[in-house]
Amino acid sequence: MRLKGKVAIVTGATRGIGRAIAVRFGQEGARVAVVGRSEPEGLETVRQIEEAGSEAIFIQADVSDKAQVDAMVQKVLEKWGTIDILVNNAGICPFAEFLDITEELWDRVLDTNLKGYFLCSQAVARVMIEKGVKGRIIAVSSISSEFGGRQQAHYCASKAGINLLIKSMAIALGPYGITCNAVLPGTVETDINRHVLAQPEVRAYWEKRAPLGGIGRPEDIAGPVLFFASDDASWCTGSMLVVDGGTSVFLQ
Ligand code: NAD
Ligand code: RM4
Repeated sequence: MRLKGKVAIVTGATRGIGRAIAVRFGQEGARVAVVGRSEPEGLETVRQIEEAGSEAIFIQADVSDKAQVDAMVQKVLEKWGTIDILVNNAGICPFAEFLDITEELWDRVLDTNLKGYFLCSQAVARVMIEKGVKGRIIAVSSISSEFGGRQQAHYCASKAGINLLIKSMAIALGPYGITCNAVLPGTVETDINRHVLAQPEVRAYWEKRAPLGGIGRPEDIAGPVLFFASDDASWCTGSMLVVDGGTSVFLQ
C-alpha cells in the first residue's frame, strides 16, 4: 500500500502500459483518474482497480486539447479535492517512412506526445502548488528518445522533447517540492505495435536484441513508474530510468 490515500491521474490508461500503471497504483491504495479516449476500455480499467480494492473514475479527454485537459483536472478536483501524482502516458506512434510523414501527421504526433505532456503537467502543477502538495509528475518516455528508429522520426523527436521537458520541469518545480522524472521503456507488446511485432523477422530481431529478452509486458513498466511515485524516490528529480531488458546496452 505504498500509495495509500493518494490521488493519481494516469493518462492513456484505457489500455496497454497506462492500464497496467493505473491498476498497479490501485493495488497500492491510490485513487485513480483513468484518462483516455475510449469509454468501454476506460471502464474496464476502472473495474480492475475497483476489483483491487480501490476507487477509480474514467474521464474522457484528448490530452492535446487544453480545454479538455483543464476540464479533466477540474473533474478530479470535484471528485477528490486534490492531486498527488500525474503520470503522463498517453501517446501514439503511427509508423511512417520519413518521406511520407505529412505536416498533419507530424502535428498529430507532436501534439499528443509532447504538447499533451506539457498541458497536463502545467495544469496539474498549478493545482499542486496552490494546494501545497509535494507532488509527483512522471512521464512515460521511451528508449526512442535516445535512439533513432525506422518509421519513427516524428515519434522519436516527440520522445526526445519529453526528456528535456521533464528535466526543465524538474528545475522549475523543485522549489515547490514537486519531482519530475521519466521512465524510458524499451519495446513492450501493446496495441501500439502489435501489427509490427506480428512480422516474424521483426519479432525475432527484438527478442534477440536484449540480454533479458527484448519484448516486455506492460506490467514491467508499472513497477518503475510506481517507484517514482513512491516515498522511496523522494530525492529523485530529472531522472531518466531506462527499462528495456538491456536492449540499449549493446551495439552488436
Ligand atoms: P497503447 O496504444 O496501448 O496505449 C496508448 C494510450 O494512449 C491509449 O489508451 C490511447 O487511447 C491513449 N491516447 C492516445 N492519444 C490520446 C489522446 N490524444 N488523448 C488521450 N489519450 C490518448 O500504447 P502503449 O504501448 O500502452 O503506449 C503508452 C505509452 O508508452 C506511450 O506514450 C508510448 O509512446 C509509450 N511507450 C510504449 C512502448 C511500447 O513498446 N509499447 C515503448 C516505449 C514507450
Ligand atoms: C517504443 C519503441 C518500440 C516501439 C514503440 C511503439 O518507444 O520504439 O520499439 O514499438 O515505441
